[in-house]
Amino acid sequence: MENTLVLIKPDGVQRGLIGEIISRLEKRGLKLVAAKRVSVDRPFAEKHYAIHKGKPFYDSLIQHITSAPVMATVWQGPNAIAIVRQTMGKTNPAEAAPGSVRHDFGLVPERNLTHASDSVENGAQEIALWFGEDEVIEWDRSTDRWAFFLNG
Ligand code: FUP
Repeated sequence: MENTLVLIKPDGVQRGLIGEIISRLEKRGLKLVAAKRVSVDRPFAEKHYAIHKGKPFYDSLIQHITSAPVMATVWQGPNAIAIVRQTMGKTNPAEAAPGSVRHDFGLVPERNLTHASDSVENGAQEIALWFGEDEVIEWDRSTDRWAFFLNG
């Protein structure tokens, strides 16, 4: 089972797409284990995007994620990292597969609506950055055995 951080960034929030994006992940079968609104300040944004420091789009990334509150969520499921990234689509909405969030609602990489962890290791680090341990709630969902193929 994997956990992954999904942020609905200020463009997704401002465009009223929180429900749409959460709904797609729920319908896919993933389990929501944490959620909150966060106003991101510059020091926090710099921690989250440390890997991108020095890249040409770094300043616009920081400016964007600090421009309005984001919706931060954690999703759990088998292959959650890859499953979520597939549901979101490629970074550039112009290259994202039809049916993906970034294809269906996005136009440009600078406004691609979501962030999703790209590996189990980065996911664990990002979840620890965004959420306290007591904010990630493990729970038994009655449909887990129908969606996750649990043995026994
Ligand atoms: P992703 O994992 O798909 O979110 O993509 P990256 O980690 O490569 O990029 C992080 C964010 O940087 C993207 F969501 C948007 C922004 N970005 C740009 O603005 N321009 C680019 O050319 C690449 C990324």
